[in-house]
Amino acid sequence: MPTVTLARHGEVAVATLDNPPVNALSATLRGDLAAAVVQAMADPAVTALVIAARGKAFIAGADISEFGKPPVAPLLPEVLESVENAGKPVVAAIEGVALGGGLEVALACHGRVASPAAKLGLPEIKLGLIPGAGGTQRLPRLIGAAAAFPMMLSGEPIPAQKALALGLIDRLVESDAVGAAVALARELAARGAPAKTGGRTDRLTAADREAFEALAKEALAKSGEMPNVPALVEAVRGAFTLTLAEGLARERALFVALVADERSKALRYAFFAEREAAKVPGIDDSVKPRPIARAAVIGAGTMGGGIAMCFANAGIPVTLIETSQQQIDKGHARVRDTYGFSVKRGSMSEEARERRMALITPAVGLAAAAEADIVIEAAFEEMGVKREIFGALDRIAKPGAILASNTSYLDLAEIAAATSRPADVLGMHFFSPANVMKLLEIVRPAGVAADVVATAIALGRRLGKVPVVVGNGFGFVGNRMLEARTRAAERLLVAGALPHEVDAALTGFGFKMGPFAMSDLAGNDIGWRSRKARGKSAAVADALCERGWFGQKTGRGYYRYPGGARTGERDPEVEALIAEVSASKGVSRRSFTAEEILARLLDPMVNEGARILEEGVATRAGDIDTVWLNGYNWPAWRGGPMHWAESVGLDVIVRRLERQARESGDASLEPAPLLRRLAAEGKGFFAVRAI
Ligand code: 3H9
Repeated sequence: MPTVTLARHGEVAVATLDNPPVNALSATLRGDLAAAVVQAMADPAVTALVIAARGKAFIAGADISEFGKPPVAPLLPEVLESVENAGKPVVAAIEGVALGGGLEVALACHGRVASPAAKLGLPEIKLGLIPGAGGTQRLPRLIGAAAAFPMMLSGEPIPAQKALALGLIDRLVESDAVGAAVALARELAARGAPAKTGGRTDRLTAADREAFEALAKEALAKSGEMPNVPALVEAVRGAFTLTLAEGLARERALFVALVADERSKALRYAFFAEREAAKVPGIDDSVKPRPIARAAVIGAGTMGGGIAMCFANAGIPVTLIETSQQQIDKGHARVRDTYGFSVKRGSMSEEARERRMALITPAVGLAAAAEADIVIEAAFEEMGVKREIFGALDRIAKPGAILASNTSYLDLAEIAAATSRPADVLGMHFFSPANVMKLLEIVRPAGVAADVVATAIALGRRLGKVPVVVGNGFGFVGNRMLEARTRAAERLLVAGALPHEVDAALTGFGFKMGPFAMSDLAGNDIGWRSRKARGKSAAVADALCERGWFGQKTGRGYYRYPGGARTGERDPEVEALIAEVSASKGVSRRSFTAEEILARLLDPMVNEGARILEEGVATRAGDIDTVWLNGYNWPAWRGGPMHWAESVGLDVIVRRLERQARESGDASLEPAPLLRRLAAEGKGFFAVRAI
């Protein structure tokens, strides 16, 4: 089947791209498009060409799966040169998204028409790249670098309306974008030789250069680890200083170097891992999700309020339930205040806040959940409390309603057993702050119905989350691995490291915060309570809590926070206390390099990840990485813990764990059988599929 078909609208040819699911510019599509351009230009009866597309996307960009493989001709820049220099006008009819190479196709055209649903963007930056088919040259020439650069720097697409205002598209039409593009093509043909975007310089004024340089300076100061930001600046600057041909050549060279960079590879890996996580064994297209028109959230604490906001943001009415008027008033006010921050920042209008608040109905008592198609419980993290709520919901909720718990550790089967309808019960684990964090762990206890899981996945996507289906084991995927890291961090303190050294090693790796700064922020008492409930202990962490040093909220934790400071400073008393703990355990303290600290923090996480995979709690290693990238701020360019482990070498991790286990006498550090086996066989985690 050809991916491009040519048809005629009078004397205008229309090339329609059809490469499902998103018209990515694969080698075949590039070849077919190039051939269609040649054919249309060679036909004396054709005066102009329209490029249109079938399906939900105009073009989603280059085919990302081809990156890193030997390039196959024709390359996109060559195809686009043939479009720009076609001799007859070429007009893009953009319905749906025009992203990356897709927008670059449109930029090489001589005119652009879009429908209101169209979105236009250059998201290459999110893949560790820069536009590589003329985007850095043609977009500044079309709309000015001061407008073009932020689009490329953020990677966020803009709506058609904004594109019109910027001059990125020529016309915005309510319907029949193809018809309107044909009309524009005809007008351009009547005017004679088409004007090339690449030939323009009128937008590249001195004032535009100055504005661009200021934005570039700011971006470079914040670019951190990512080499693509300096590359983007250099490429865009070329629009001012180089000819089009030179600018395109420089852009290409920078792009090709970035494609080979490990950081971009990790980001591309994460893109596909996230999409693969949406494919769940036993849940195919034949399993239809249940309709969700109304939701209820039980518990209006920070978590419950945040979850209710997710529904309101997606336009789904939600009842927020508490046990008393006072509690619900407090929770409801907190939601209003949280939206208030966005209004203050200017990212949300007052009217949008009111629209969202109107979708949230505060209520007292579980009876208010009777009309909901899905109820999400976000009450106190205690089995007794959860079972009582689910027992009551069983009597109250309508037949077919989905009953979900936001528990972060507890056994969903035990919660489900408190109802007479366990097939309707599952976990939907949001991450704090729930209205911001993208991860949604969907916990699948053994007895849950397939359509309930399918509903949770579909709902998750509707809420703008990244859903990952996980098995029902203590802490599921994310928190179970986090606990392994927490134990490792405590072990490091006892062995000789100090909190700031451990935190610095992790921020040096790319995390925004280290484990101790994080714990101080969240409250050290949370872990303390959980340890006590499970009969566990952690000498240093427990000692801090016994002194009431719960973290930022008490002004002291692993660090001191004088005068309510948000960043902690070293606390000599804590450091002395840590030394005492080491002495009481007979440990002679020694110093650790940042590299050693990292290995000791991360290797046990990978080990736990291997166990999770072995037990089938995660379907595949990519799911584990998707959890860590979207719920725990694992640095995106490192691709997630399992991807990172492979880059280190599983054999190296096995040897390091063996040494740690030997030195500490802690059997939990012995390499998991799966990890050992894969290392011995020279295989990676990605050869494993648990289910
Ligand atoms: C680029 O263009 C470089 C150029 O400047 C230079 C070149 C020389 N390639 O997300 P979904 C697949 S860089 C290959 O679930 P949605 C995806 O894997 C590229 N595959 O749907 C999935 O497959 P499957 C710049 C792609 O409706 C299916 O399509 N472009 C690509 O939620 C559906 O995807 C981007 O970065 C691709 N480019 O969202 C855009 N895109 O079903 C990346 C999608 O087998 N794409 N697939 O799992 C997106 O942002 C979203 O996919 C999109 C649709 C908004 C298009």
